[in-house]
Amino acid sequence: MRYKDFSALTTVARLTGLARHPYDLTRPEALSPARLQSCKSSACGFDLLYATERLDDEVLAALQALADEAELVEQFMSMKRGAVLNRIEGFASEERQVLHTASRDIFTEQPHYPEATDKAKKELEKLRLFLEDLASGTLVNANGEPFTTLVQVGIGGSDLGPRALSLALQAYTLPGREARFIANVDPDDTAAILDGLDLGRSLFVIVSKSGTTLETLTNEELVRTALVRAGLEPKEHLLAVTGQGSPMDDSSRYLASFYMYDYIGGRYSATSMVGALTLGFILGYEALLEILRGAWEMDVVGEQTDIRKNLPLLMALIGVWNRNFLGCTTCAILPYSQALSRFPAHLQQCDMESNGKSVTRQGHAVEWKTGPIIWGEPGTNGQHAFYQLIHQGTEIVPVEFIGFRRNQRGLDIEVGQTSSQQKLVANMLAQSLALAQGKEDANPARRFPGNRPNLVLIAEQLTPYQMGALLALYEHRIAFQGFCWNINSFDQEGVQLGKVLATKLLHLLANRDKSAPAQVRTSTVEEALLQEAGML
Ligand code: G6Q
Repeated sequence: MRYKDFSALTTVARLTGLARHPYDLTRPEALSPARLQSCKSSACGFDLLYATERLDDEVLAALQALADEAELVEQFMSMKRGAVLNRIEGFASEERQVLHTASRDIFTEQPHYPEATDKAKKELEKLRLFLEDLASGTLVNANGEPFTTLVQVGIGGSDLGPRALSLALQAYTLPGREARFIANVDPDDTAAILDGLDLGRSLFVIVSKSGTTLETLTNEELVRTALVRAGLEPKEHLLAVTGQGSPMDDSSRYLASFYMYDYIGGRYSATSMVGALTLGFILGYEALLEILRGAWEMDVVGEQTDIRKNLPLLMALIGVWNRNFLGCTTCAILPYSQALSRFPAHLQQCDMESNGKSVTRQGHAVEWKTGPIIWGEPGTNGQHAFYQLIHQGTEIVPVEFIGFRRNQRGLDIEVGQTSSQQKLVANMLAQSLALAQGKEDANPARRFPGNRPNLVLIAEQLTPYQMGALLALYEHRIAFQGFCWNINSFDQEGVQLGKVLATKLLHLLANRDKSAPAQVRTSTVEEALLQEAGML
């Protein structure tokens, strides 16, 4: 397949023309029942309502043509079939397959890349037996007590997805189980998480694909020290998830070890062992399978060529419309579900690390905009905080609302004849309307300009299945956009320089000669910076 530059796609010129007069959402018929109905797509329990986006049938047809011309679905299929997509032609790069979908392609007789799916199944079976041993009391601590807490130690992709999902599904936690997370190398954070923890009844899973990440290895040592101080044998409490052959691939140091594979990128690893161990521990194996099933069903939806049927592709193209044609620099993801409080943070990494790129897959500078700035917080809290700028600021912020018709836990209350859940969803829909339609007012400070693009993603309830589907929906939205922009969404070269410089600074700190005169100590930029920061 020959990748085409975004600017070379003939449909781009057509869309540029259409963007001169984008659909006016303040028109009275913009949100008519007919338009609301026609601007709706559904899959895997989600309804996507996008009548509040600045597009009409002509734009949708052009976006379909864009998807066809750039062969977005073909690229997605080749990803699933194991093509080496993580590469920059002619330059040193990771040269890897991109096979996170293989970790959930377990519900079919004909997986797209059987070798990777077989390995995923093997790890899942190992996990199933491990969880069974914990549940049956075969695997207990030195005092014969069951383990109650699993602390995941990892950072970036080895933290954000699993953390977001664990929080999202806390309502389904098995009795007597909890998960905690240590990511930052900030010693106060680790201390706070260990505080009050019954170490004797805790397991710690050290998660690092490379097995070399400074923060994670430092925190592993901190945990080992805490266990020794408590008179416990670290090996009886430590688990590992790492890449085959990594420095952490040493079963003699861990109670149990699980593998993740180099063809699953960190930020796409939540459905591999990176997330599965912790999710399986708190939710049980069956609920874990439900997450995988939701993700898998969305993976199948991603194969549709009709953009109205392919939710991730449609969302990707709406994002491209807002970014490249309407000139929006950012995108807010606002879940009306407290359980999803860390999901925007996960998407922030997944999207910005994937699509925050400025060279093409051929190593040329891009001449078009790539990934927007992604951020978000749960509503309604955000309404009392930053929504002012979204409604009336000078920056247009496309919004993606996520909500659920039913809450997760039984507890709700009716006040003024409506339940809290109804209030939550009503607020979300009200925001969507207000942003789209705006409001005229003689008082300029009270005028709402409207025409602020947004969409609503709504499902019945945030269950393990729905969470898996939501995760995969966004993973594929991101990949489709990267394909469209002809960038490599699967490397992260931009995080390297800071790591190298931090290592240099730490080397200087470790070897500092306090007795040397100041001018001798400040011969390099790094030394001078440390000195000015009062660290040397
Ligand atoms: C994600 C990135 C990055 C990675 C972390 C942790 O896609 O590659 O966030 O997940 O740096 O890396 P390790 O798992 O190797 O410790």
